[in-house]
Amino acid sequence: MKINNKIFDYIYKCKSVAIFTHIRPDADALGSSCALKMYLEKMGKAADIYCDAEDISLNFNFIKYVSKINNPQLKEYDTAIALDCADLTRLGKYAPIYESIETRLNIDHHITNTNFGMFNMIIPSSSTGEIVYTMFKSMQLKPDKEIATALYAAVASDTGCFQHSNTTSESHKIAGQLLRYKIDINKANYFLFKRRSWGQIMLMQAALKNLKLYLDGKLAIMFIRSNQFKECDVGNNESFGLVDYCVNIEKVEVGILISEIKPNLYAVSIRGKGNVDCSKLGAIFGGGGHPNAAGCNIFGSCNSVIGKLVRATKKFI
Ligand SMILES: [Mn+2]
Repeated sequence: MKINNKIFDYIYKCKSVAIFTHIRPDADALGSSCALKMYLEKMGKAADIYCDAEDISLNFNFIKYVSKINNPQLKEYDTAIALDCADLTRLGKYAPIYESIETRLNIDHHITNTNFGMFNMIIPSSSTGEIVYTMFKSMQLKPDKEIATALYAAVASDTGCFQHSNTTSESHKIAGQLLRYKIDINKANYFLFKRRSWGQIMLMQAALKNLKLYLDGKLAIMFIRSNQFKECDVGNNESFGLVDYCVNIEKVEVGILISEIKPNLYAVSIRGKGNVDCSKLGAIFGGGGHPNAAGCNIFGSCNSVIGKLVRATKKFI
């Protein structure tokens, strides 16, 4: 991975940093942001993290500083750094704060990134965590156990625990280097991939009843209504993993989970295991992502949203 040297000047120069990551944060968003804060503190700098999310899953609390997100200690910032955000809208309600800061950096791995920063470092790689790790390694700064845990979470999460096709020898190499810092790998993987509340299991039971096949069994769609989230006492950001049940079905090429997050507003997760480019499918509805994993938001009734998705997917299958 080639790091643009210019970023080092910005990192050396900054003193008070606001780190921004994306709405509905995943472990790459949270892990890379928390790792960046820890690295900056090692260098004697101060940083706050902003993430437009009402309740960040407790599953991520094994990452140091996740519980300190949106709890700013600084009054002003000389530098803003967006991590893992493909465009400015991904910063949600914090976008105006980002834009108000004099020096604005944008570090990301999404090739669809709109280069919204003053300085943009977009490196195609499996995760933003890999970029953060390589950037500080190039500056001869070593992680510690907490940083390594945060970065491992980032890399493991975005590669689907090294199972997605975006996994490279680089991802494995970096994870291998991080393991030298005595990460509790059992704990990290339990919290990242396995831990479920009773409510999440009940939600899964409800969601599986709302699973149907379309397009000769090549498309599977599952939906969760907002009252089902409420009945199971599960936040609408805690349905992760369920979309895998859709895409894992044999013959299915595209699996979609539709979660009603507000009346008539659906968050759509798209996963693929065939030749369909999910990011193009998501882009039809103003979203985006990667070839095998993408997302978007769609307004409408549940049935109309399903209809739109079936018609759109049909063009790709
Ligand atoms: Mn990412």
